[in-house]
Amino acid sequence: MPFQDQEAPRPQQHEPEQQAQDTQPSENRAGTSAKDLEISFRNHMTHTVGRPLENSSILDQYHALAAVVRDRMMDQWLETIENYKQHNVRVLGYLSAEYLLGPHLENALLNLDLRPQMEEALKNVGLDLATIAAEEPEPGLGNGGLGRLAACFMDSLSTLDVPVLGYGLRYEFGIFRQEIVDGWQVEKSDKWLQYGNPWEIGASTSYEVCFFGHTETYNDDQGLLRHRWVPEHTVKGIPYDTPIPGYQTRTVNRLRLWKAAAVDSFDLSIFNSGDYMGAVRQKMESETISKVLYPPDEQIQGKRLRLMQQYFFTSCSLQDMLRLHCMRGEKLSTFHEKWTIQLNDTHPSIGIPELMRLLMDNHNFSWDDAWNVTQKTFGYTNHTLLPEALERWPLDLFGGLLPRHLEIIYEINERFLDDMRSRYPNDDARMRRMSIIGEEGERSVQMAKLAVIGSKAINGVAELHTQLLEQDTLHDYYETFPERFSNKTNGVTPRRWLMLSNPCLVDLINETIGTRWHKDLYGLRGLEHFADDKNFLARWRQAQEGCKSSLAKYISQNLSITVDPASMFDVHVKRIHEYKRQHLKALHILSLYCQIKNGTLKNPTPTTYLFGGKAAPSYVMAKLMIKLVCSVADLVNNDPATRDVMKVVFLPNYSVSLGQHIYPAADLSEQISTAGKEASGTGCMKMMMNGAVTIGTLDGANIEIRKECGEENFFLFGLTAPQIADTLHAGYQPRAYYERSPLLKEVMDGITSGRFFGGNSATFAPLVDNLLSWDPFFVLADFDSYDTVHTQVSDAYRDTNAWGRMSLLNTARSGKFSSDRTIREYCRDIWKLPVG
Ligand code: 26W
Repeated sequence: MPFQDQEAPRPQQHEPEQQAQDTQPSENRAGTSAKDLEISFRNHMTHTVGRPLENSSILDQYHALAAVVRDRMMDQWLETIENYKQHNVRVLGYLSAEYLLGPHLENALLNLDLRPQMEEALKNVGLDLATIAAEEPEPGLGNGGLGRLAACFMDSLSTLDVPVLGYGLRYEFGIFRQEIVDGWQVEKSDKWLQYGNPWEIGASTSYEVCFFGHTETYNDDQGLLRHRWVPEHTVKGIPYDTPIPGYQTRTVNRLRLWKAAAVDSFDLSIFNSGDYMGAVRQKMESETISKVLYPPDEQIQGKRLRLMQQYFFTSCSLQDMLRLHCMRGEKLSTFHEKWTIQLNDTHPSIGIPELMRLLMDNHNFSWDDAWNVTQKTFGYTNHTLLPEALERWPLDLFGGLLPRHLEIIYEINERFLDDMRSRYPNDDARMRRMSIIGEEGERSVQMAKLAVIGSKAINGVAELHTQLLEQDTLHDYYETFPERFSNKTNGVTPRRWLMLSNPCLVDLINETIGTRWHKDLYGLRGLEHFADDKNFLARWRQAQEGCKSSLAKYISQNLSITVDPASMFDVHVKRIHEYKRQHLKALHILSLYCQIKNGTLKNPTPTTYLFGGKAAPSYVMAKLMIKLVCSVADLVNNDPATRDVMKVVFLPNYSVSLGQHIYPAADLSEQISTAGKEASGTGCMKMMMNGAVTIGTLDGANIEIRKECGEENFFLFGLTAPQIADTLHAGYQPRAYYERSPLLKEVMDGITSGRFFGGNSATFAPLVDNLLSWDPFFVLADFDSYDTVHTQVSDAYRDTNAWGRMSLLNTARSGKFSSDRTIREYCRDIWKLPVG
């Protein structure tokens, strides 16, 4: 191998054919040595990318590298499928309208344990892994928490060797790219597929999905009354499969995302009639179904295309599972024994009447037999209590698009209410509350109620959230079948969110307590022994400062703002929403600004306030909150009195890869939602794992984080959910809080008077008016408590050892928040699936 003895490997100036035969002995496409990987990389540059290495772009190198890594997954991928077939396993079908996967390359290298060899292979050809990895476009097929949770779950399911088929939509355009122009969010389309996607494999099967039309009845050859749907419009569903490798296991599961296409993409007759656009209209219309992800998070839009998206991917997925079931020689009447399907919120809940339709209309099942299979197949996870996020479809829209499904829903509802009437005689109010058909205002199909009635199991995503579901939102159903309800507190994958994001800290942890924690995060408890070890705490802090410096470098390079890595990094990153209260934090920073300016706050703890998050494009108040944060940044960052002790930065285009950069650098994790509003939160878990200390309310998973890390290692403030309910009940007067809090008064008046933002003040009038007159998320009520506790935080941060101890204990006690623990619970209690 002439190649061996060269010093610094640099791409050789060989003629291609010359290069091929002498440098490339037979390639072992599954080989994992640095040599194997180097040869494969060279071959893929030539045979897959088709460009000589020496004048290849980083994007070319990325595509070649992705091909090399994908090769190493293919054997395991086919093996996994074969293994499932051999053992005729029970399989989970995970239906989610969103998957916020994040970049694949480095995660795959971690899970396949190939990183060191790949780094060496690339060094041998004079290239750098991190530089190439940064070229990967992020598949942003999700909005926020729900989508990312689905991605963490897929990683844990593979790592725990659980047979799963993830199903979703292959949006051509994912979540928009966010730019901040003069403090305002501007949305840009996300062309993540413009250079193709090396991580997906188009599969040959496809399914037809129907829309519109009418239904009719007929008598079948046994004289039985049958229903059939006569649709008006049909589209084709084409699957694209993405391999999901587990960590340190040979399991590679499949994520199947559907693309919509026209049944016949070109109508020659229309073309010959000269209507060229008409000839491709069907193609255009059909493809719009999987064109773009709906960006509103936790706000229903009631758009028909959204329902078409939901029905499209759900129908394709169910048809696929029924086909796979029959291919294994199984009878459809046993479908629920071999398949368990989880509904990731109500977005795929149309799947319940769809399975009924497929079994009855296409496979002649009786109603009862179909219902028996259906009800025993589905599980439903609720992710939000916000009334405006609970999906309900106007009857005319729903019936026009899916006439047969509305018929089936009416019958599900009738049969259910008949049953309820026998249980609760003469309780019409309860019947109205429990009916799937909402009568208030416009009559509608309430998807959460359909999901509950059609599922064997219902769960919330954190203890408080599940309690509120059982005591409040779904109380009537909980009272009727409590055994179906359970809590499954969320979790996050420690592979991407600790091992991949924070290699420095992980090296220190491995060196200190070994690597057992890699497969069981509770193993991190071993770190508790070092809580009072000053040397260890110094090394712990050092590792964190490394992360803070690299984020500071990113901020100066991309935003030309200088932040001090020695300052406290106070991080508030998540979707922008009033209940997440980014405006509470902005108002508090303004009050600190006032106190420094008027000298009441003499020696503030130098702090860098880092914000990030996207607002739904139609959510005006959320966009105003971004403008407020950016205006506060301009004010304090440029004021000589404050700029050396306070820096405010809004990081544009918050995403999975940016999160991987931010979480390891966080000292303080802001989880300040109004108690009772954040179902769980998962960013809180990622920051805890990386040693951030949380300031938060008793909301969602914060409560369990505080329980795990110890009250003394958590900064609690604010009203509790019951106190919020009582205050609301008693009649909440936000203006009263303004009147009696000098700090708050100075800040609110400073906004309206123009003291802070000069001519821009009018801009914020809607926000100030909303807070003073209504304040639905109790920002003013919690302000003083927040200020008090934040002062404690600033003081605590000055004692580096005490803070280091709190930071270490948060990581040490974050074991519960691994998505491996969450998945184990789902497998045990709901899916009845063995864990590897
Ligand atoms: C119909 C529009 C719509 C779109 C998305 C309604 C609701 C949603 C999602 C349910 C919103 C969401 O992402 N919820 C978040 O889910 C996370 C995972 O369980 C939780 O950790 C967050 O608390 C919750 O806000």
